[in-house]
Amino acid sequence: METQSWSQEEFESALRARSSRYHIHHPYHRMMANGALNPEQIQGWVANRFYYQINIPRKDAALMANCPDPATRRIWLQRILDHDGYEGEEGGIEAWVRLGIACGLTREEIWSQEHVLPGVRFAVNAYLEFVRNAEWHEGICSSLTELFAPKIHRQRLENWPRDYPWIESSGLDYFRKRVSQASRDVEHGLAVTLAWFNTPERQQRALEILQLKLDILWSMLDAMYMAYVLEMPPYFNQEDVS
Ligand code: AHQ
Repeated sequence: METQSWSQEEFESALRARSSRYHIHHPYHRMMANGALNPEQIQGWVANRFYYQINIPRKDAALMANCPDPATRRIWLQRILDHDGYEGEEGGIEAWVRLGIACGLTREEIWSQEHVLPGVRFAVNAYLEFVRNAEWHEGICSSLTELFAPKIHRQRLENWPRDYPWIESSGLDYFRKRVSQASRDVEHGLAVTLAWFNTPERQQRALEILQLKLDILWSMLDAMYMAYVLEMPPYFNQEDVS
């Protein structure tokens, strides 16, 4: 345990050093970035990530419910609007559905959640539960995996047209939006985190929280890798019971 607090610069560096554990390095995303995924593996990823996307606004609403500060809630409200949309703006959830349709899924099967793997569901639910029960600064800290998100969205925008030309370009609108939205979100989330986590104990706690979220993102892809790359979905080796 550190005996004295890191400066804000040192603390930010410690947070950013966790980029080595970001899910961009997961084998599933490595295969995606190398054009190695087949349509079913892309569809499986989109259909499973949809469960993450529809839970982000609920996570953000849970955080707001724990936050007594009107100024913070006003800022945080934008995150819900970004996903749920508003008059004249479809929102990220609808953009993600359009991504799924561009990848060959139907709107009904995406919303049905029929493809959502148990491991993905458990990981996403763990995120929602954590934020529901967390002190709001800790909830904000847990969103800081987005420090590393603009890079992964840019990577998809660069690679998918070359590697997955069968996916209609308009399907990538979600990634286009997130590059700027993630950067804007992180600016606020990082400022709150650097200010609040200002003792050695709190700074260690912030790193634990960030690691929890990194684990959540990594675990989602572990479930997808088993199911769609190793072709070993849950109970693959058991006779189907009626
Ligand atoms: O599309 C993503 C998104 O809207 C969010 C919100 C944020 C949060 O509040 O935890 N995290 C996040 C992320 C999104 N996309 C992921 C991806 O790889 O496309 C990255 C993810 C994140 O880094 O937490």
